Amino acid sequence: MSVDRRNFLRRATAIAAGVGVGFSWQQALARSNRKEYATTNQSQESSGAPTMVSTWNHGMPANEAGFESLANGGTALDMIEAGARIVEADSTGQSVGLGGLPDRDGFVTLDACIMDHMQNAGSVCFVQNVAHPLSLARKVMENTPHVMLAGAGAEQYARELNMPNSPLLTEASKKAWKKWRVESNYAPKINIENHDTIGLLALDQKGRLAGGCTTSGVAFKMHGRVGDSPIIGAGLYVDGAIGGATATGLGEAVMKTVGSFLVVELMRQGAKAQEACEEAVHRIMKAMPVENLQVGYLALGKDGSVGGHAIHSGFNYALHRPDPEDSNSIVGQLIDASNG
Ligand code: SD4
Repeated sequence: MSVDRRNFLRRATAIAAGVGVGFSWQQALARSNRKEYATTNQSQESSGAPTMVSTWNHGMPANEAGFESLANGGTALDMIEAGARIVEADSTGQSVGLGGLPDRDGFVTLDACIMDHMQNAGSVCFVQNVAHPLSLARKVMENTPHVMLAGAGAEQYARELNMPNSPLLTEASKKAWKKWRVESNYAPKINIENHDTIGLLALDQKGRLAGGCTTSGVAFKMHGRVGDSPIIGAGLYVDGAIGGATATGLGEAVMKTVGSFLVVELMRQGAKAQEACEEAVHRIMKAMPVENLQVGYLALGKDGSVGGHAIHSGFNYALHRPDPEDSNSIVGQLIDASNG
């Protein structure tokens, strides 16, 4: 496993600049204690270093945004939402939110979900023209009696919340779709170089875990196809007493093996985060041919342990934690979690 270590002193300085001289993110965390939301299970909380992990290169800016949110008084759930929104808004990424590649009929349809340490969950799937589907999923979790809203119903709820109608198909993605229509026959497979769903897991200073996942799904999928990313237990699962897991890659393989739930259950039975990800990958490899599909799992234990593993090479994730040598800075690493 190669580790590319990067420091984010500049970011820490920027955060400090935003809230006044002498600020440290730890002081902000102390202040944030007053904003703690109601919890029914105190045993799921502990003190420790906050940690955030997110899939792929865009996990780096996502985690930075997550820690910025934490520094401003946010919880683990806020870290997840802040991180997701950065990536959803980035039009250069073609697998999440704005700029996502469309389905085979030319529609950008999004899937997202979120889960907290108390097993609250919210999800939206097959949603169009919503710039921040993970925020919508959070609203489903917090404001409705349901877990999942789909398609037109989810869009209707977004309008009720005054979320703007946001066309998400960029010129670049439209061009890629037109090229694909000329050159390809549809096949639900993922090129191992092209899968950038963001799955995020965060642990805050109180030991509260949260997770999220947001994607435009497999490029050029059938209209109406929903992947693993909004399915609680498949693309994401969090148990506040154990840990969380998220998946990226071909959703069909993840759904058939209920991958993220499996990772967390293996951790419950004593597996380390890394071992659990490896076993979940092996379950897929035992169950189906994998030459043409990629799946990667990322896990974060309640104790702050981290694991990641994938079927093929190329899977990486970002890991951010406070720098043990400088309480004003966050250290970010991009970790290669390829099986190879
Ligand atoms: C899906 N799991 O829709 C998503 C795609 C993905 O990185 O993860 N891409 O199947």
